[in-house]
Amino acid sequence: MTNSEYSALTEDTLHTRIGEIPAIANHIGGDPSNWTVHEVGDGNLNLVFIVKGTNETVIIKQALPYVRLVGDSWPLPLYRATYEHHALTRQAERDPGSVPQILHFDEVQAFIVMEYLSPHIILRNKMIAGERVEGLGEFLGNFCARTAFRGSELSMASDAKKADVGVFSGNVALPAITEALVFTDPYYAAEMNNHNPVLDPVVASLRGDVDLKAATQQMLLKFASNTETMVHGDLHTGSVMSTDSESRVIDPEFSQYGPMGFDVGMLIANLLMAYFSQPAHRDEATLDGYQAWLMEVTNKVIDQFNAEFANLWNSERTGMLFPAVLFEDQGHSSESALNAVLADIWQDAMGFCGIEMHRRTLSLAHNADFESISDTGLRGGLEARNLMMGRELILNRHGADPSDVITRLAAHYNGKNIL
Ligand code: SR1
Ligand code: MG
Repeated sequence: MTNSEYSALTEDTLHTRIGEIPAIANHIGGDPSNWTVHEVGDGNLNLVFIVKGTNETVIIKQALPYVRLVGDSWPLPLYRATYEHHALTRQAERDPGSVPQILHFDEVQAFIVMEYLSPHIILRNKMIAGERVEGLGEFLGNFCARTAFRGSELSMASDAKKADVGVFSGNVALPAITEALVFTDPYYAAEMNNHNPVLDPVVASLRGDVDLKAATQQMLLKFASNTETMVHGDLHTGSVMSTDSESRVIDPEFSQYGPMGFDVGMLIANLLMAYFSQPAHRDEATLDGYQAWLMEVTNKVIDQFNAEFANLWNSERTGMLFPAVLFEDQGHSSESALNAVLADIWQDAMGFCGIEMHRRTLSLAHNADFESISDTGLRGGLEARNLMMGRELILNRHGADPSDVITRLAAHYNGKNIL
């Protein structure tokens, strides 16, 4: 299979084709023709199969040569699977146990065979259903801090880090999607955009806000040029799978070297969109309690990020940045330097957070937190809160304490009728 020309797997052909890979066929177990195969991909880009044999169930994720959400009019390179594979490998080293185990990778066929996570479900769906996940904020804060720190020159040797930046510089097409759909399209009437028409006045005010557009382009400059660490690149609540007490991060095909605040900012935006959408998903008896839990998780992500980053700063600062030779070896504390680095990370994260809140309402790829609300009037009111808070985060990102700002703004906009 490795040397043959790419062709997309189907529920009918998968048995034969995967059955030809002895290690995987043995792992799954039984006669391949008896495997149960279901294509379950509900994301925007790829095929995802659940394959069940007599021994094991596995996931096979295969890239399609086009954007699934749009169709073959929008071609997309298969090489993204290679970068997803690279990223999963690095994330498994940088935060062991945080991502699914890889069982096999086929570069030509652009598929990865990986561990089937069960009974995990997509975190976004859990939040729409009002389910809680124990330890979620701690897990996500650790993941963001460990991957940020251990993929940077705070930790890595410079030659290895720069070589890895070179490796990931080939992942051009997916970051280009982010550069357009996330950072640019929300702020003008781009062709593929769509938004809830009741938002028209709010959208017009955002698109007429020159300071806001300048700020979002400053953030794009950082995203495109700053190679601080390897980022997941698309860390939203659809890229996390959870049980009631265990979580994993999936889908890093958008990975690149980028700013340390990118993933945590995008993630917090998605927690905030879960928060703002709740009045449409919960009854009066459970709404306040569930929104309070979402805010607790958000604050835990921030606290845990800071705690774990500080822990790694003090125990694993082996790279060329802020070396002990300048600080501890001279009897000088590096604490104020750490605090300055964290302040920069959070300033960036707040900007990225606000932009993600905008793009999920104004650009091409919306999220189910809002899209599943059929009453467009109700939905619009909630989306407007999300949009206005996003604006404040972008414009007031300098020098802000992230927990204070997020807690205060979320409570403020959650009670506000904007339309
Ligand atoms: C055309 S791809 C649209 C979105 O789907 C992915 O999950 C990313 O979030 C991307 O921006
Ligand atoms: Mg994805």
